[in-house]
Amino acid sequence: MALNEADKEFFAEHGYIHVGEVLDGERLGAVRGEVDAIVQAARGVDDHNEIYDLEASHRAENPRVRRIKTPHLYFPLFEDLVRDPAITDPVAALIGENIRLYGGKINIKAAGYGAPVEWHQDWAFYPHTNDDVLTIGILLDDMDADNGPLCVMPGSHKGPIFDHHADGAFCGALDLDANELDFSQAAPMTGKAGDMLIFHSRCVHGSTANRSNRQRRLLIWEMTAADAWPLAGLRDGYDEFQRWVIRGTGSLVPRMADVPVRMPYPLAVHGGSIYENQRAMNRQYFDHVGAARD
Ligand SMILES: O=C(O)CCC(=O)C(=O)O
Repeated sequence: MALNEADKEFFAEHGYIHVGEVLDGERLGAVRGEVDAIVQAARGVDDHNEIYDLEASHRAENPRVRRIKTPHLYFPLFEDLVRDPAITDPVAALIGENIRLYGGKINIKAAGYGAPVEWHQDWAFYPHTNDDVLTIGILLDDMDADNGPLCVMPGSHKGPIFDHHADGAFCGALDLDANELDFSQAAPMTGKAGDMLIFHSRCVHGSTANRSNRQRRLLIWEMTAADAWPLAGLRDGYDEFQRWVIRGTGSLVPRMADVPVRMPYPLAVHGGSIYENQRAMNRQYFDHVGAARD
């Protein structure tokens, strides 16, 4: 679905936009089927690895997957999907025709215990030379007020980059004592399975644990304008960087913009995923009782 001028103005003002039904029933079914198969394949897996981030209560005989990491690298269905114009057209309307995929994941909030994600800004993890950097979420289940919806602080993309450090190291979560944000103003990104949400990487966002009896799976892609270069360097070398230009062309001329930056160093004490990074934060906002790390 193309975005119109009113959509773009809404995004510029609030930092997020909801795009209805980018996956029809058949495609949604195929994606869900693939996710189910990947989760089942975690049977026999003992610890986090390059594909799985696991709930602390995971057991090899009773798989509990918290995140599937970079699915586009391992499963062709996701590589094809991320290049599909149904996904990239709305993104192009916001950041232009040349788009690079920076990263991706599937966050799985299982019914009853799916882990919360503490407030943070994605930009704090991967600042670039300009901030045409977006997070795209495809809802794989209906996301409502009760199953741990992702919540975004409207307009926060126009504000500062907050401190995401604890005890001198990056921890991937806002220091609650170093800002005066009123999180009661956060907007829940509720919607139907197959819908897509887009938010600016500078938007503060987070989500509660899932205490409902319905799982909440969110396929997330991080996309940048192709002339945005990561300030911390090319993680996997130039060829890989270039391979993930998913629309249009790359550029050897980084576009520089006057944007607030705070580098994610020293590295997080607990690496591997945001859930692990955030274990080092000092004061949590969300209720973690019964969730992943307990
Ligand atoms: O899945 C969620 O609710 C939060 C996702 C998120 O912010 C992240 O994984 O960085």
